[in-house]
Amino acid sequence: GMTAQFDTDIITLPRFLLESQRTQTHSTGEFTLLLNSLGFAFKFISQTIRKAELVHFSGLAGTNNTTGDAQKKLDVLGDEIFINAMKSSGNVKVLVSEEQEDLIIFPTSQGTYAVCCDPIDGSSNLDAGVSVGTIVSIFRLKPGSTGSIQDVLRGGTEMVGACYAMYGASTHLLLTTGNGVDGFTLDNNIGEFILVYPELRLPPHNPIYSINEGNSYYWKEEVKSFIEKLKLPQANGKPFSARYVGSMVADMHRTFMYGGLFAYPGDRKSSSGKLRLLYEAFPMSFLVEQAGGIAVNDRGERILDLKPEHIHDKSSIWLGSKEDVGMYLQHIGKSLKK
Ligand code: P6P
Repeated sequence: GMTAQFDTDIITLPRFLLESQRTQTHSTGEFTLLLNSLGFAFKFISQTIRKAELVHFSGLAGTNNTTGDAQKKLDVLGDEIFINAMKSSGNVKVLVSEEQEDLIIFPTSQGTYAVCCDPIDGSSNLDAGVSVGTIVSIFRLKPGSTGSIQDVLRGGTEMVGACYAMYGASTHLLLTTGNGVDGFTLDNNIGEFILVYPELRLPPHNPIYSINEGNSYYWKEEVKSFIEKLKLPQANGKPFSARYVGSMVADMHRTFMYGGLFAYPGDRKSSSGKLRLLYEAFPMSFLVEQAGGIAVNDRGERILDLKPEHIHDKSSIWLGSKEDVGMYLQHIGKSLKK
């Protein structure tokens, strides 16, 4: 078999981005600079999280964010790191963060991009040592825009890029700019993300479902009956397996690696569920579709066809392997209209 070879020609994120840029005839290089700034932000947040326990930065900040979530010290730190990285990049004009009630517009920036992010998604798990992550969606400013809320209240199909970093045993980065998904792993010694999963594709099926069953009392009937159906022996004689971390980036990274389906449906407590459209559902759905999967809401509508009215709007979501999310669509009598 293959002997473990020492790779003397590794592809770092900067090299990958420059090689991608060269394939774009009219590129100004701005997008490349923005993506490199994102890579820096992820490296900085990664190091900060790993040090946090040692410098007593775990635990609560004693403040609440806009939606009332008790902020962890790292939520605040991660948000400041991210905002500073986007401001100093010079390529970002408009920024939406889960931790900021209002839109941020960088007054002196000549940037032509709008970025929406959840700086530390899953932070309620931080003190338990569970993997958390940063999720990002990228829009180009509308033609002629000098930066306004209209640059981010857009349809999901207007995204020009999406990525997440997961701070787990290793730090992983999955990125799409509309031509497939590429996965990188941070080499802490070099301080670079290294291309490890080029042209990553979601397995079309894996009998894994990922949902918080603690909400099942509040689910609609069709959600309850669908999840019960997955617990019965399938064609291969075995039921689906349940896997739920409670940190979207961790649950979605497993889905990209192994396949299966993740869902956060609406319920009687919140008809649009819990996950935010601009910086959780949109970027994860763009990545899933680019990897050959499906991303829809409870009604079977394509997530990327939705459009937020407010920057913190939520959406119910079912996403992952084509066949498995396809089973949900079949269950509710829908077929995915591409
Ligand atoms: P629940 C984390 O707080 C988060 O925003 C996502 O990362 C995660 O998928 C979801 O909420 C978990 O929510 O209600 O299952 O604890």
